[in-house]
Amino acid sequence: MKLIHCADLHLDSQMNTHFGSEMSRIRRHELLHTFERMVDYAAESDVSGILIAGDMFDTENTTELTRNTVLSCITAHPDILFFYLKGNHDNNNFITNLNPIPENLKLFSDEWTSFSLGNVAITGIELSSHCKEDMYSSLTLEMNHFNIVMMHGQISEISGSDDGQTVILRELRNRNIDYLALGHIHTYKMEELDARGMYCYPGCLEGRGFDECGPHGFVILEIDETSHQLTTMFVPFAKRQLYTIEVDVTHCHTTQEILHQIADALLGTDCDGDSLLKIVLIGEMDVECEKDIAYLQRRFSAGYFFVKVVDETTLKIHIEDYLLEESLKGEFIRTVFNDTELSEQDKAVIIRYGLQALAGEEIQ
Ligand SMILES: [Mn+2]
Repeated sequence: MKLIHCADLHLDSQMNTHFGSEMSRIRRHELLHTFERMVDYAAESDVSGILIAGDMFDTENTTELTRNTVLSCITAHPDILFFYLKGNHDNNNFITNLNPIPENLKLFSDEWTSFSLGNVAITGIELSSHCKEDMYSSLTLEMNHFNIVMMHGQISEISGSDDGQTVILRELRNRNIDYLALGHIHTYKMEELDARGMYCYPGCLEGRGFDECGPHGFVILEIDETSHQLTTMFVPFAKRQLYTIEVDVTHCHTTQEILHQIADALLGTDCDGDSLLKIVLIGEMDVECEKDIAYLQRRFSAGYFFVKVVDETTLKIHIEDYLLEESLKGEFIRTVFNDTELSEQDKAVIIRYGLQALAGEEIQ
């Protein structure tokens, strides 16, 4: 039997921190389409069920487009069971609008709920501050079943804060769990739970911001129903991947030199025209260097879906170069440099702006 384990789709996520309104709208549509593609993949690969381990939706303001699309994916595939366990971002908005609830949509609550597919049992609980104190002790799983447990929260060895978002691993060991299907952490992670089982976060289906770089997708489980042998595989499935690339430009003096340095750094990555890039310039640059971040951004934007260049370099003043310079520039630099109240970086920034102004350049 094949199952898909996904989580943290965060459909209708705003994503406008970096991208601007049009770009974030495109990404919202892509997130939704990736869900559709995953369901098509499931149908083509003879998958019996899709485990959605929470945070299918990002906010309570789900759009009609998203609700209708998800519903249509479910009703168009009556042979696939959809196990939808709500996460901390979900609410009842999607479910309460369903009339009737499709038969192949299986829901959970804040008490343990179990579904059987032959001798595979899928058991889940939605964490909240309403969960009873005995929730772990009340979990009973048949030893001779293949047991999948679904939960959405942050794993911890011991009891976490009482926010109803903690999955306490210690309480779940030696409880006959074969596969603990988790959601909440947005990066793929598969680890041993105990001698019998594994626990897994599939991560989100698509990276949304630059804190979600790297490959994203879902996990496919293949369970041999006789031997209970489990094979899992992470399937990278995102339409686009996000990259944060640090480029040390310490010895660069011009925009052209920085540009070449960035181009060299990009050669060492696998990003392509579909990628979203955050290029972070680091290192120490001379206070008089010529660098135009907007130019760099424009140049690299041509080759990728989205590029943001972030300048995190620090400026270095070589004061010995100016000690004897008898000019307005020399006088200005010495005055700022000798100010005891300014930090070194503030001095460098003031000097850089001052030099640009003196040279009649546009101040950046
Ligand atoms: Mn979550």
